Amino acid sequence: MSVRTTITRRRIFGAAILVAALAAAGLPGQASAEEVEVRIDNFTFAPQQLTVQVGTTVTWTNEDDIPHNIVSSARGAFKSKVMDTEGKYSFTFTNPGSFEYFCALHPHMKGTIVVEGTPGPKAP
Ligand SMILES: [Cu+2]
Repeated sequence: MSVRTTITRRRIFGAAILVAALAAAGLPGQASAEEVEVRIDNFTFAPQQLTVQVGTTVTWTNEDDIPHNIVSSARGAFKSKVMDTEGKYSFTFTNPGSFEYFCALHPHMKGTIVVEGTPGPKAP
């Protein structure tokens, strides 16, 4: 009885170590993925500030019941149409820098995309 209990405990302990190792290996690093999402919810961009690598495509999704859009504070860098609920807008950041943006319908809604890295080869 007591021997069996000990064996069971060892098995559980071993499984716990395995799970921990898998979790550590699977941890994502900085947002280096090619595609990142920003949600618009309750008049807020989430995350409000996002750091990505050059070449990353950011997709905004409007989860509000109210229309919003995305306008770069730096003129002409990027601008979306007005998005209804569940509307999406994507922009690929090909240059490093700090890109502030806002919603033209509600200018108090602001966000920033920080793009790190060196510019990739220019497309033909
Ligand atoms: Cu808005």
